[in-house]
Amino acid sequence: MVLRCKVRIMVLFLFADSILVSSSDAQTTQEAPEISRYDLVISRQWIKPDGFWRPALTTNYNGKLKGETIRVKTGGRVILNVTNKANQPITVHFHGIHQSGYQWMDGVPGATQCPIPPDHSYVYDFVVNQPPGTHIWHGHYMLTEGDGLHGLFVIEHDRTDSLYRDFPEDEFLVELSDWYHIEYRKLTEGLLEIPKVRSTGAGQPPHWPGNPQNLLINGKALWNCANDFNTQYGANPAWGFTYCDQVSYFEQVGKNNSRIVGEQEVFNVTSGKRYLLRVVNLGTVQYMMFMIREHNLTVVAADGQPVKPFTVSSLDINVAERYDVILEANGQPGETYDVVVATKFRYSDNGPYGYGPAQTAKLVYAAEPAEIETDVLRPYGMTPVDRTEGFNATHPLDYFNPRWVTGFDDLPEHLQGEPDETIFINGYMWFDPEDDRLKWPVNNVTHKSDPSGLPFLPLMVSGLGDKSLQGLANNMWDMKLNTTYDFVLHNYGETWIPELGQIDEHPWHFHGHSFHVLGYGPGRYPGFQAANESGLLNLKDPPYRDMVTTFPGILPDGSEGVNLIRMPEITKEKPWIYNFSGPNLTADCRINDPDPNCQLAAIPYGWSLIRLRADNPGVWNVHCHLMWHFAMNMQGFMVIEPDKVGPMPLEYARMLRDQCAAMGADKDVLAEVLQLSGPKELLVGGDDGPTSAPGADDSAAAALVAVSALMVAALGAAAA
Ligand SMILES: [Cu+2]
Repeated sequence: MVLRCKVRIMVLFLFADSILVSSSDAQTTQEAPEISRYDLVISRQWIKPDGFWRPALTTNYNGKLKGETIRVKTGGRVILNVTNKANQPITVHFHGIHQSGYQWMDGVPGATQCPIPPDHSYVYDFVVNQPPGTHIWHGHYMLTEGDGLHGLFVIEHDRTDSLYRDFPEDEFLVELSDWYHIEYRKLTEGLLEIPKVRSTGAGQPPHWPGNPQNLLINGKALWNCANDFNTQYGANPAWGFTYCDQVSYFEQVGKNNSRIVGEQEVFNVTSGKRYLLRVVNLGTVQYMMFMIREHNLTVVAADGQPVKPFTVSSLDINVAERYDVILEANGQPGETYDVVVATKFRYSDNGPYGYGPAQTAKLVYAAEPAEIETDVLRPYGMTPVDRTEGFNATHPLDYFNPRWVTGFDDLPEHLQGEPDETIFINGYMWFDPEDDRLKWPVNNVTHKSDPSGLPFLPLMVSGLGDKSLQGLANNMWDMKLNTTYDFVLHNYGETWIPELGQIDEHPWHFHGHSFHVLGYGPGRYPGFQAANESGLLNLKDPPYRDMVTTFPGILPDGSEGVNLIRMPEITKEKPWIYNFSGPNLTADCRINDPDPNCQLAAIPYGWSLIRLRADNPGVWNVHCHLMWHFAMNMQGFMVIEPDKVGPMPLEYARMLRDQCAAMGADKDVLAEVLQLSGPKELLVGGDDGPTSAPGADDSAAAALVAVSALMVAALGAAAA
């Protein structure tokens, strides 16, 4: 089979002539930003990251679970040409990139764009106006991320900048992911099955996809093929036994009678040197623990924003979180140490810690140590806080405390005190009365897309679309610019269905913004003053992040005291999921329901509080990053004065015109949107930009289109 490769990656160049670039405040600059240009051809290939074959979404036909790493400097421009050669629609979202001034480029189907249909291309084109840090690009259409559509997005720091003087020269990307041995589409079908008895789920409960079969480090892992005989996934009648790679399998059996296939990632280091590790959880559901045996890690950034440095022996990292850590390679020359990733919370009998799968990579020391003498480590000129005390290497899973993460800067003066407004996000599981499917709605609402099939941003900018879907009733929170919002994220668990009676943790992500994580507490949020008086808030130096987890707190009846500071105590006998049987709960209870039977159910297990300054107009997705919960609609949208978003770029308008139409959007509404808000160039008869044609990917033409789009945008802004 001949693969048609069109790999032109990592080509950095500058335009000789300066161009106009639109920015968030509609100012223009004469200086051309440095361009990072990437072509990503997304296709579905059979791959075996852990020695087990399955189809996955790969980048540029690389046959790996390792997406291209996008690198750019602050102020640089990214031109990313995505060609969809997969047999399904896709989009790309830039997780952690605020897209200030480039709100059209957020990559969320239904909100900012139509999915790129198979055999179409789309060029994401934006300038990155935020500090150095580690971020992610990933698919945002359905659960494509879970099939491998992801990679890192690094805003590079400059070591000549005094702030980064003590950052190591060498770095490793540490991409952690969890891995099902079956495609997400298959698993989702079972998840969204309609049970026969709505209130209890009895008869035909939805099929929870279960824990992923494996954890991967940089797309590599080992797998014991013997496990396949014990799982519902492994058996393959056509092959006689499993999808385990047959060549490796028989090689292993012949060599040492083992059935272990796959390969381990190796990090080669030199004793005496330091390394920056960009540790990222690209997984679907697993809250992970990461550590390197007999080594400490100094955390210097969280979610791409600097934190006060602190040193730990192991690190907890939830789905879609990023931690930059400095490793002091002070092991013995010639020695090898285990790099360990294990799962917290999600219980299963596999793995050395008894809590779910675990996986290792190797930290391999060169035979000779480095000749350099290293000084005491002082990132940002600060002495790291030592948090290694109390670490137990045998039980590392109940060690890390999220409160240890504090902001590099103090909470600014204008964000002190009471917020301007407070928005509640109450998340819990229920059977949706409209379609009887099991959902994780927010505030009793299952969010719906506009019936026109067009995304909300262009609809709202044009004053079109179903207005009943553009407000609170559809989890679209109307917010004002330059206003301070507190979001209370209540963790209600699944008490609506007593038979399921469980609580869960949720890694919440907000698009277009970072925010300050003020604190966590048990039960119902008592209000700002009371929470502050209880000592649960950090108003001095809260971390500035784009992820916040809601943890299980104290049970409503108080019977299970849970220490939120150190996280719930987890043992094999008492996994993190608590069985809870309330009195006569029904599936029809609502928050603040006067029915006494519902009172117990309507108390949340815990809350997390964040403070977000709305400073970026647009339509921004807010969602749980556990992919099954996202599939079950655990989401809402911040609608922040969309009329303040700059003019629609030409390339974007072409995408709407051609790709929304190809995805079956309402042609009349589409024409109206383009008439009202599209760039004038598009309306001049006969425009047929290169992105509209299937397979169009000529980079020179695309660059010209992108440049003209930016010029149009800038000129439009100047004229307005
Ligand atoms: Cu969730």
